[in-house]
Amino acid sequence: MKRYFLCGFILSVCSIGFNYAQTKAPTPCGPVPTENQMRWQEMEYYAFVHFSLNTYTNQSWGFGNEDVKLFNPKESDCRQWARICKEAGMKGIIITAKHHCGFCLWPSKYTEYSVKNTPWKNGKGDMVREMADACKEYGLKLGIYLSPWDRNSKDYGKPEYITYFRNQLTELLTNYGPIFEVWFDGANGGDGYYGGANEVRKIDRTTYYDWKNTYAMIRKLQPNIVIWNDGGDRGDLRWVGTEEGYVGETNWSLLNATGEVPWGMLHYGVEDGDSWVPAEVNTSIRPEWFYHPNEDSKVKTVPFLMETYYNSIGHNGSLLLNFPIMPNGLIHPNDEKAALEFGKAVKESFAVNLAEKMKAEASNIRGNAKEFGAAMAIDSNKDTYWATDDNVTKESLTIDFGKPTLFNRFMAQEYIRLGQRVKAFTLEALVDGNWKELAKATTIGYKRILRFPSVKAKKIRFNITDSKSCPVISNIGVYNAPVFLHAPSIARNQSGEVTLTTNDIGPIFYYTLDGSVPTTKSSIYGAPFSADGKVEVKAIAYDPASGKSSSVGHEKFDISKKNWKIFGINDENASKILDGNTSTVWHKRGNKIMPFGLVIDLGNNYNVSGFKYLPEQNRWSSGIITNYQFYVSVDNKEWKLVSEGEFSNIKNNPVWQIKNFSPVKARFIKISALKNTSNDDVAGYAEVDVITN
Ligand code: FUL
Repeated sequence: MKRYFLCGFILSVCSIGFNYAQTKAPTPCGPVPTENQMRWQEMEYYAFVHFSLNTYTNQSWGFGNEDVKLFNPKESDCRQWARICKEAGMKGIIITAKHHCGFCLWPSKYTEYSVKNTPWKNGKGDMVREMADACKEYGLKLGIYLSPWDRNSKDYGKPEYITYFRNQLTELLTNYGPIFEVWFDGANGGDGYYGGANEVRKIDRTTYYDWKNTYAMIRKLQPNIVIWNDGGDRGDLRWVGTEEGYVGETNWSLLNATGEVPWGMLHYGVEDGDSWVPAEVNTSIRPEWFYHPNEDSKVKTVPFLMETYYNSIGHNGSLLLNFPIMPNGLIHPNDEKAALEFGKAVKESFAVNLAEKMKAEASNIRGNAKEFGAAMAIDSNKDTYWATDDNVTKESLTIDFGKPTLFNRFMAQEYIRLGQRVKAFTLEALVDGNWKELAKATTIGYKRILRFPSVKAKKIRFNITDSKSCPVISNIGVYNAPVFLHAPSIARNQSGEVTLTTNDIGPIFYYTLDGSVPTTKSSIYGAPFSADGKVEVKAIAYDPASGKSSSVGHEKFDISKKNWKIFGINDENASKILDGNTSTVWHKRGNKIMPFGLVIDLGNNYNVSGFKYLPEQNRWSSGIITNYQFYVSVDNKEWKLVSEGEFSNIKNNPVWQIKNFSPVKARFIKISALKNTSNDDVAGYAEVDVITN
């Protein structure tokens, strides 16, 4: 009797053990995020603010010799920045404590090149302190941008600079409370003021900063921080290879700890990478990072920003959106308006999760256990998940809405604490009794959002078709998001014909030529129309079905290009420089063409006060000019140099480069390309234009 009892006891212990094995949580698959990375990932959306001496010199990168006395933001108010970020739905702010010019927004005791020698608050101000206080007040986290490259420091390039750099980091990481992220830009070494040396200093970005020890110091001072570094050593987060606001549709949060990281790895991650290094998508709300008054009408619109949202947060990345601060120390009202409208649009788009608490069924459930059931994926709880048995890498989950339901967005999240697993999935809808494929995609990661035309269906089926290991899905969302119309794009060709276009299907365009805001009573656009010479075109797109209009598209055109001629070049493709089409390009290639002078005959004398250059827009572009000279002439014989310098951040941000100078009479202009981003002899031009008085 006793013996039987013992056997029964052993048997039941074994079977409890057996069941337990069946329903145990899946073991992690590959690298997993740290707690700091998890906390960061859940922030999703936060801000950059760019503010420095560049704000007062209209530059992208300061040289390091700009006068500190220029810095005087009379109305500066970090609380305005924080309020806007908070209302826009952001979770933190990263401030450019020091940009490449070396000017410090805090009174660093290691340099004179800081706010302490400016007229702002009689040298008693500390912008980092004000930012930290404002973040605290608004419940936002604070991050620090400290440029490793310092074009002011006399020691840059020497070992002493590393001590200086670490001293500054220590000031920033010890005096301003908790810092969630530190940002080390990849621009490193080149020409600069360097304490008056005015020379070129090159460093090896993989060794110079001794990142290993710098990181150890950072983690000791701020144990909860994440490190972003594009400067030679893997940090906790990675750049995505572009500043245009998107990361690959396939996006693994993995990289390898060592070895080169080419563009493809930045952009798509590495499927079998040995380290968890997720993607942060950094982009500006305007074309440039610092404030330039001529961009007041170039602030990104809601449809554009929504596109950025889907291509960053919707692609398993975070979104770091920049606000340039104006010389008075405030965010421009246009940027505020765009950010708040964008925040509202995101809220509206994901307000109602149509899948939440609906009936869900999965064809495989781990150990048939309730705790891993399909319902766990639609409970909006980030700590629960649907998981399958270990050997299953293909699986479906079906959601029944109970009645035909209209939707156009699908969101999925993996429980990434157990690694990133899904390699491919499809989405189907049950429409009139038939399953119809809506979309096909690859990775999921922390968050993946798919867009498709609105569909009315009773059920939706999420099929995981390939996975590294058993899928572990934390959340699923189905939404019916409103559609936001893009403002029309406005282009003018060389003969003065204006064309309006959009990617949206079916809207009507209304436009004005007198600077007024178009309404549905303005001229209707039917076909390209003629509007030569100086003219301001404003246009809206209007959707008659919903009665919704886009924001206003706006272009200001200068003098007519009808009589412009490219001089001395026997290649008809060269006319692409003047065709008003930003996606066409002309290249001058060949031995020793640097410096190459592109001469354009404007056909008449004008008072020229600036010029504009747009490099090739294609990602694999070549001939992006970084250093130029600009000459004018009235007779194509005697030339006067009126502007020279660099197109500072053109490689990462290939937008229109605008240079102004004192008005000068000219019929001929010449751009000399002195250097390009790839140090070869190709000069590429998508467009060239002039600014006249
Ligand atoms: C770039 C810098 O060179 C820009 O000036 C800007 O700070 C941006 C965020 O990173 O690469």
